[in-house]
Amino acid sequence: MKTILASLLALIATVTLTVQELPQFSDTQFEGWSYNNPNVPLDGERIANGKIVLYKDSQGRVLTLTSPDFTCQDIDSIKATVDWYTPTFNSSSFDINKATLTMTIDDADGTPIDSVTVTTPKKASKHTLRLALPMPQGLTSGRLRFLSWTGDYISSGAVRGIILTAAGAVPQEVIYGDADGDGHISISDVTCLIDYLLSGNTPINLANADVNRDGSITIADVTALIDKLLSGN
Ligand SMILES: [Ca+2]
Ligand SMILES: [Ca+2]
Repeated sequence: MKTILASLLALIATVTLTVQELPQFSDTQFEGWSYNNPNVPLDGERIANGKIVLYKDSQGRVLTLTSPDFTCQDIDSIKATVDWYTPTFNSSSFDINKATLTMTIDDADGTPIDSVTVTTPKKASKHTLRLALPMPQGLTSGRLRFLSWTGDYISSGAVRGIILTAAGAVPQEVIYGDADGDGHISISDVTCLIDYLLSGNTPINLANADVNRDGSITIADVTALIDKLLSGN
C-alpha cells in the first residue's frame, strides 16, 4: 500500500474547498448584469450618476435590473444591501408609497419563485435598502431581479450599487472518512477518495473526505482514512 501511496503523491494536486461567490453590482463591477431600458446602456458613469432607474413607464413596461445567473445550492438565504437614490424626492408629485424596491428570485428559466418588497423610509435622496430572501429549496441556479412595480417616473429610484451576501446552508453532520457519504466508514471510502484524487470528477462528500481536517482534500486524507480504518477509531 505504501508504494501505491508514494506513486499517487506525485500525481495528486491539492483540491481546495471552494467558497460560494455571488455577483456584485457597482459602477466598477457590473459584468453579466442587464437593464431592460434600451435607451440606457449599462456603464460605470450611468450607474454612478443614478441613471439605472426602476419604475413602471407610461406603456406599462417595468424597468428591471437583472443579475447574472449564479449557483445557489449551498446558500440558505440571500441578502441584498442596495444603494438607492431618489433624485426627485422633493417634488410635490413624489409619492413615498410608490418609492418601493422589489427583489425577486427567479429560476434559471426566468420563472419567479419568491420576492420581497421594501419602501423608502423617508423622503430623502439617499437610502440604504436591505432586502433578504430565503433560498427556495431545490433551486440549484437562479438570478435576482430588481424592480419597482408601483413606482412611476417621479417616484422612481435608481440603483447605484448592490452588495449581495449569502448565508450558508446548515451543514449536514460531518462523518470524517465517509467520503462516499453512505453513512459509515469502510474500504469503499478509500477507493472513492483515491478515485476522486486521480480523476477529480468522482462524486464525493467534500466535508467528510477531509479526514485530517486541514481544509483540503489530499493524499494525506487517504493515509488518515487508512489509519482510521486500521485502528478502528
Ligand atoms: Ca462510506
Ligand atoms: Ca485534508
